[in-house]
Amino acid sequence: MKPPYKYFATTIEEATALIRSSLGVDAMIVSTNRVQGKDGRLFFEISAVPGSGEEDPVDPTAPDALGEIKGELVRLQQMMSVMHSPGVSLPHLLEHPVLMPACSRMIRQGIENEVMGKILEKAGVLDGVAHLSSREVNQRVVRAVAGMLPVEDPFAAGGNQQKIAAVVGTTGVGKTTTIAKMAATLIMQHQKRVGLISIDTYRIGAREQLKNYADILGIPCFQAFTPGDLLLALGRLQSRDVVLIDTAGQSQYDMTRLKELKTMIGKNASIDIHLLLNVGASLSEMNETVRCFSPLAFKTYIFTKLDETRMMGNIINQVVKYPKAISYVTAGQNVPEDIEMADGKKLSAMLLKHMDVTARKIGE
Ligand SMILES: Nc1nc2c(ncn2[C@@H]2O[C@H](COP(=O)(O)OP(=O)(O)OP(=O)(O)O)[C@@H](O)[C@H]2O)c(=O)[nH]1
Ligand SMILES: [Mg+2]
Repeated sequence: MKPPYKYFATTIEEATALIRSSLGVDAMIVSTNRVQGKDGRLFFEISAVPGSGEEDPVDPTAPDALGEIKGELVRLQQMMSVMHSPGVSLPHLLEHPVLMPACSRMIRQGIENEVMGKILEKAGVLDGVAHLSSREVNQRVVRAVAGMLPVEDPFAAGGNQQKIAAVVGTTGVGKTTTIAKMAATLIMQHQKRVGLISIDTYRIGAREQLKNYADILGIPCFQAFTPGDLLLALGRLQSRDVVLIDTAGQSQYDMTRLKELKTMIGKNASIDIHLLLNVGASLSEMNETVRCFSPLAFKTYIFTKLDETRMMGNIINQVVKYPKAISYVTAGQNVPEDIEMADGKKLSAMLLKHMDVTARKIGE
């Protein structure tokens, strides 16, 4: 028999093992087909050629054949990444192969299967996609994700009413740096009068870190040790448009300190609380942080350290699981540059970039 050789198996993994044992580890898959046996069972028919044998699998003078093989390989790679993600319905994807590029991208971004299902449903592509190209599916998915990421500007114009915002989160997530970035942006871009308060009484140097930023920006900065101090400091900053409160980083498991934090800021209805989450954290860590900080009734998420990860699916995973608006995202250590107001379209494009041209245009 001349190559390519045909192999039959019920799973791709089984087929791959079969091909490797018969043609060697360098074997190349040239096509895959889903076929139905006489008994009605579905199985894969896979054609492969030896990788380094004397037989050349491709006629180099036939560009069409090469393109076709490349296409098959890309399709197979996408299918493999879907298969390794538990819970994704492979039969559904095989039935609707136009969904594969979008699903593959979402999986590689760490978007959970359940969330992916919701996205596909919102995009209106879960079923009945026969008339759509995969590019159209991608565009719909990008739009759906954008619509599923609620955003909110915590300092949006609301008359002359003073805005008071506190940032909370685990140790080192970027609270103090984010406060400095927010303060600088509010002062420079929105001509706001800003004041700072530190209630981080745990870490030596915490107040100095905030005070240094305050001095550079030429704004007042107070330290508060007790709820009484905090009221006093707020009183002294009454004339400021915005007051930003920095808090001590703490383990989400330290219930005593979380209670203290609640006593300090959780009971004052005029303080809006924003929870910082490191995008690079695992989803279970994020969920745990959110669960522990939820008694503070925080208003928005601020996702930090976008620059430190290539997997940002947890943004949408988290928002779908525990819905809150996103106010800011930060992506770097530079003050004040590395902060942006959250924008659903941009975030969606960032998450799914390289998936289609429209997404890239929005993201840039
Ligand atoms: N790469 C990157 N680093 C960041 C970002 N935001 C903050 N950092 C860095 O993270 C480190 C901790 O930042 P802080 O602002 O001190 O964090 P914190 O939450 O106030 O820390 P504690 O007060 O100790 O809990 C610093 O080195 C920051 O420069 C970001 O968006 N990207
Ligand atoms: Mg800090």
